[in-house]
Amino acid sequence: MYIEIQSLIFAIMDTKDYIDFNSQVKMETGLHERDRAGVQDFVLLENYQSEEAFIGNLKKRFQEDLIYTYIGQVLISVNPYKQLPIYTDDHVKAYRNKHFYEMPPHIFAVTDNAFRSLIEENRGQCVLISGESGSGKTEASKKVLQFIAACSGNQTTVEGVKDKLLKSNPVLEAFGNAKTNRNDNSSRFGKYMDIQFDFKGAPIGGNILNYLLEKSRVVAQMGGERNFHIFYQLLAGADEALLQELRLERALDTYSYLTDGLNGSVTSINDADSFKQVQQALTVIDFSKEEQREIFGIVASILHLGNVGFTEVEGNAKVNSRDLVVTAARLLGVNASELEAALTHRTIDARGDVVTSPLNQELAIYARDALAKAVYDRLFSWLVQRLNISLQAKETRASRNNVMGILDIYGFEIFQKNSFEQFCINFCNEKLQQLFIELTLKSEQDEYRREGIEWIPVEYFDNKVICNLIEEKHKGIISILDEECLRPGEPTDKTFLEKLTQKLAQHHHYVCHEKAPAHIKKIMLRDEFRLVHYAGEVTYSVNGFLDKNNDLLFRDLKETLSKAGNGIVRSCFPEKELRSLKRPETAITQFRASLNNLMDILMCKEPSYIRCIKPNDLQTANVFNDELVLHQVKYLGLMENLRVRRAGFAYRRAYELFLERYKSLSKSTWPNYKGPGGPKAGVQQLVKDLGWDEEKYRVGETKLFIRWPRTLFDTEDAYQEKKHEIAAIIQAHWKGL
Ligand code: AOV
Ligand code: MG
Repeated sequence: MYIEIQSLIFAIMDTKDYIDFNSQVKMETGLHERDRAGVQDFVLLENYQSEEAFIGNLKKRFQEDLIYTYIGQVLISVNPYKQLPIYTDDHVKAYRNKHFYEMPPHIFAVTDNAFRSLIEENRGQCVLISGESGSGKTEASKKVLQFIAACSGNQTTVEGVKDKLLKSNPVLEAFGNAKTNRNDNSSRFGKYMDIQFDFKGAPIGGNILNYLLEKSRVVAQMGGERNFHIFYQLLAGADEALLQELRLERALDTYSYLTDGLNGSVTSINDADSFKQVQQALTVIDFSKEEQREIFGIVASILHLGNVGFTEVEGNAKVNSRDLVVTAARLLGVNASELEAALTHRTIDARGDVVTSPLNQELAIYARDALAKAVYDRLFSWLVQRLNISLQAKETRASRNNVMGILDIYGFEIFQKNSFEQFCINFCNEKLQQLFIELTLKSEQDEYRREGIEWIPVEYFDNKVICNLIEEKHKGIISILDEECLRPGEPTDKTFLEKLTQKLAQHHHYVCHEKAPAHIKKIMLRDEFRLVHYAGEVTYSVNGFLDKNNDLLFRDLKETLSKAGNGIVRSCFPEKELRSLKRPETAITQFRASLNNLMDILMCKEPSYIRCIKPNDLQTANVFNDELVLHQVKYLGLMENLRVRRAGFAYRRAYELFLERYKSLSKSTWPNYKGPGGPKAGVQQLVKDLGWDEEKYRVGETKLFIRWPRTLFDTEDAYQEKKHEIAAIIQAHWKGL
């Protein structure tokens, strides 16, 4: 009896919290919102095969500011483009330690669920956030981090780690995000962040992996776009003393690297404020004053370099603004004459035969831009490494499984002009979609097979065929590109395109100009090829593919930088790189390797999915464009996802977990099931006592499969009622004592 009372008291404590807050949340967000604004889990949608019904439900909810909806465990999130009061500390509390289906859909519920699996079952987790550019991935990743920081431990040591984790975002966004025509704060790099926990669930460290920064943006932007935020932040936010030290003017049009695209500020962004935040964040993350000085020195040096012009005398380039070279050299800590010479000459070391020759104007500009891009790109990677040093767990209390990963990459994008960068970004999204298929559609069907549940397979589009088109060894686009880059002779973008067409013209997902249908041919140029991606067709211009893939920085510049007085620059261009005789891997090959490595990391974790949807192309609140949303719903495979979920069993619970939670609902299982056959038999007995219709469930090898969520909701309601009843009995019991 004593043990029973004890466990009942625990039950009440947790119930009380739940009831108090839950009634409040119910009022705010409406637990029974089903009637007010659509269904909160698509599994409950009556007409679940219909795309209109699907969109209708999303739209109805969107209009009520209910941006989250489930398909089983997968969270769909529609970008509201306005601040909603749904991320408060009260919401964090409300979602903490709740069973997934007890509360309205929320990103906090998904995070809590993953967090609890991590702590209770010791299973490594990852939260995979996908969706096209501007759909809300980065914001979602920040909410995940917010929830984890708010609900885990509060000892001083942990506070420090949490602060650093949170503060890493403004730094990475300043250097890695930019305004594009799709998103004012678009991620121009991929990010995978691991958070490490101790056995009690307190965060003790973190590690960030970064993927291919779109560095071409440093030297040129499309109309309406900007360079990376940090340039504007520095000019708007630095105090006079810092500007003076860096020899900078506030006016943006002083700098040619900032005048290509949108020359100015963006209403949704306050650059000066952001700069203060970045400075403060750098301090919290333990960047020394000297390091900060060096970082901003590098950023400023790039602006000065961009203004260095050249004239040509008898085919030889000459710097026409030596004072700018002197300023840039001072900020980088290199010898000005040496830098000047390196910008206008090229030394080739052919097996000991060292020959230096002058560059013409065009090549000097190329060298200057390559320098600016390389310096910025390596500064970014250095920042990530430096953050990682700060985030490193001090102790080794974390077990290998106690990590939760958050993946936030650049979303699928189609611009008017698409180049090598979009090719890489969209390839990355193909890989992620492939992972979704593997882990959700395929694994779901595999589970039925494994558990011995009868099942009619659901058809879905497998984008593996596109992944192969891009990355297959010897045959794919990447191989053809690399082959062309390494080929002796005079390979050009044009010869690359010819090879592509020669080898791939028959492929269903490759469209060349010659064979394009008339309406496509009209809009395609001769230097373009078109890929039928899972998320839409994209026309790529081959211009620059070879250069960007070769990613060449002349030796003279590398050598100059390897001796830099600016410590960050020096460490970014190590001398040993100069001595290496191996040809560096091409940009796309490095990217493919890092993506495949990422897939391996993700495959061995338990995934939680957040699928982000962009409601309109205007970046504005309260506008829901049905057609745009339908397109995303289709290519994200959400209809198939729902069909798989519906055709089968909406919910499943391991026998142990199910029995533990609901054992109080039957005399045969309360306080413990003592019959033969263990938890499986216990659960079978329990559902029989509950009067479940046989159609409603199936008995698998290790889990109970429940066809309709309603069945589970009813059982959950009965359980809640039972808890109240028991609570009343205990209260009476204590009073009587
Ligand atoms: P993305 O990460 O998916 O695009 P973001 O997360 O940057 O997209 O979202 C774009 C903008 O939408 C943000 O700057 C916010 O203004 C708004 N937004 C997104 N989610 C929310 C939310 N939950 N509440 C309020 N506003 C939101 V890209 O990085 O371009 O693929 O490469
Ligand atoms: Mg983003």
